[in-house]
Amino acid sequence: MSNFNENVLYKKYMQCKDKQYKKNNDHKFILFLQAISTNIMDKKNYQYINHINSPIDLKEINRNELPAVCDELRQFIIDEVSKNPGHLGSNLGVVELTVALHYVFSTPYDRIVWDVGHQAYGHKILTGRRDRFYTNRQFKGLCGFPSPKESEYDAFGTGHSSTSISAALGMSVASLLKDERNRQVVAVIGDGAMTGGLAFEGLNNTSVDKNNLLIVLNDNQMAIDPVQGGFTQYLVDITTSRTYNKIRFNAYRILKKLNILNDDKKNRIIRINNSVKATLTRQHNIFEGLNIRYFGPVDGHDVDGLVRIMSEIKKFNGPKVLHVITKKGKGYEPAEKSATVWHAPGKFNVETGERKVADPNAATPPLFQEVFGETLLELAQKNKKIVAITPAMPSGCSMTIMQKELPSRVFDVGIAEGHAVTFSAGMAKEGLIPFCNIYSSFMQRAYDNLIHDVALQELNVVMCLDRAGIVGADGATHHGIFDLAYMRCIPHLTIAAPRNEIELRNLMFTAQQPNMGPFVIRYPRGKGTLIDWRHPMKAVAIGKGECLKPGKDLAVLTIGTMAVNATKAIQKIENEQNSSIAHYDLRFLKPLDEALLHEVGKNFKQVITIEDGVINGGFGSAVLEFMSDNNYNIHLKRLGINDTFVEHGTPEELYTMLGLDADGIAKSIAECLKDAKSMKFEKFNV
Ligand SMILES: Cc1ncc(C[n+]2csc(CCOP(=O)(O)OP(=O)(O)O)c2C)c(N)n1
Repeated sequence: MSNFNENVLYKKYMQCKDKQYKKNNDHKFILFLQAISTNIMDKKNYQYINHINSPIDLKEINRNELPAVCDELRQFIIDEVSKNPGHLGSNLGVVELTVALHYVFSTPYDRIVWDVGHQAYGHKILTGRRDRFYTNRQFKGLCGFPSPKESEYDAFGTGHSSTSISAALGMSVASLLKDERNRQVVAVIGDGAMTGGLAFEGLNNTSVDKNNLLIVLNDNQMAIDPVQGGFTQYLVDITTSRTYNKIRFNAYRILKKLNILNDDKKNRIIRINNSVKATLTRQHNIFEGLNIRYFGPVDGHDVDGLVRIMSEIKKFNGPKVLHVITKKGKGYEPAEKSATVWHAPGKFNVETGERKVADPNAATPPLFQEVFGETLLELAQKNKKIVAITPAMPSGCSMTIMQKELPSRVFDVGIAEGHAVTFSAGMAKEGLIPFCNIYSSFMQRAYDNLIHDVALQELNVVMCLDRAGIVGADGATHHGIFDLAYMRCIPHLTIAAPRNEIELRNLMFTAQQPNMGPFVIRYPRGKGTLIDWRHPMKAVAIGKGECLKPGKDLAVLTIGTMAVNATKAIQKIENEQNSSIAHYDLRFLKPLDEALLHEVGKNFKQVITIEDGVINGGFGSAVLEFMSDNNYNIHLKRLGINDTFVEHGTPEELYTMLGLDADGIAKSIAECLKDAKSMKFEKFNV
């Protein structure tokens, strides 16, 4: 493709993106142009993967050529992710595993359940989505995680960690019940995801119910940050115990040669075999202790070896674990060297390994997570009672800032949100002040822990919910849009949402004061709005909102950072038409600022509430209930997310789609003002 054409197409793409196609929502066309303009259609001459349109094509390739297929698949992933950002390290680490699984098993009849699913790019590329892969994680494009709606090869939808064993076990048990005995079900789970309690619950159940499950344990000693906890060390121990593994392999081979490892005798023999091995080596294998046959550890980058062992073990009935050792970022040096950074590196130059990051010296507002991280350290340095807890996201939430300075007071508990909350509750019971930081959508995992272990006991745990609201390209599994609705009904909670960085600091300062009880602070992903934000902190009055702007014709009520778009929308409307609009920031969802709401109820017929969460049961519902309970007869429009899951895209695209960008809000305000002119409202105040 000539440069001239590229330039023309790129210009056209930019025009379309900005103007009419954005309005028409013709995103497929936009994505097509984008593909051309970024040179993606100028395909590399891949000898193998350009011809693999389904796993059937893969199976036709000679086994000795599989390493070449892996090389191409790896290169394809690197090229694509360098231009269109996504997860890199985890995908490079499972290239051989992915090829081997699709070579040995007959998908989609056989099921592969990818835990978390951030490592399923190779799987997507081999299962008919190669030509669309340039749309990965983009609005209307492929989902960055397995999605059964997208492909029958995506056996189960994932995004949150540690579900694969339970889901795959359910499928395996269902297959036996339905008499589909030849169906193989495979759960692929990382050592990070194995730290989640749900994975252990699944294992426990796997050991008793009749099933044919294969669990592939992808052990790379990393989550996003290094994996924490005893289980990792345990995996190192069973991996490195040569005597143990030698005895186990030999015993397995002999039993198989003698043909006495049949189904009837298998369990008994395996148990005796396990006890002998354990006694001889003083090394116990947790899987075998649970009566789950253990194979490995094997080299996860030896595709031929993987094909060989998987072909063997798929003949065995009953549950089994295949332990594979892989390297996160395998095959791309920068990613191998620095796994945390290259988990999801953003755009980068493939040749130089240089990441395209914003200039750190530029005067731009900070990320909310950085404000959290720096403020936490500042508070902890003054208040010795403060401790910090994260379920495996120290870098993601910037708790690493405190970890560096005060390591003994920071606890990374593994991918274990429920445990993180109850562990925090235990610390609070002993008089400490835990700041437990969990991404809003992952907090869903810890709902009962919050109710039963924190709220009911009125413990002073500060729950900081990062990534609240729309998160962007990670999509439906990751948007933090339910928290306001699901927390509002819990007694004893204080629930707050800062509208900017200074407020986040002030709320954190307030929450660590004595006897505050359970305190939730939710804030969004990405940058704030203030360059000058390191102001001295001051306490915020609990349950107090603020009038940001007076007005007469209509009141806009916001919570959190939705105030920013609302402010722009109000300015736009007031510039365009002769109207006067009031803006209130409630700041607290609980307790509500009743005085402020009475003022609104008494003075306005038209009210709009705006939240970056689900409408059902959220902030707007709280205001509506208040107005109804207090007999205010007003017309109240709730803006937020309707009863639906929101797909992936940039936050800007998604806010536009949801009518929550400045233009969308302005449109709603204009409609309400128009309605007000044509309708009569009775107002009877109490
Ligand atoms: C419930 C939940 N908590 C946190 C996360 C964020 N997260 C995404 S990937 C990941 C690490 C997973 O580690 P591992 O399973 O070892 O896979 P690897 O990335 O090492 O391949 C984490 C913590 C998540 N997806 N789900």
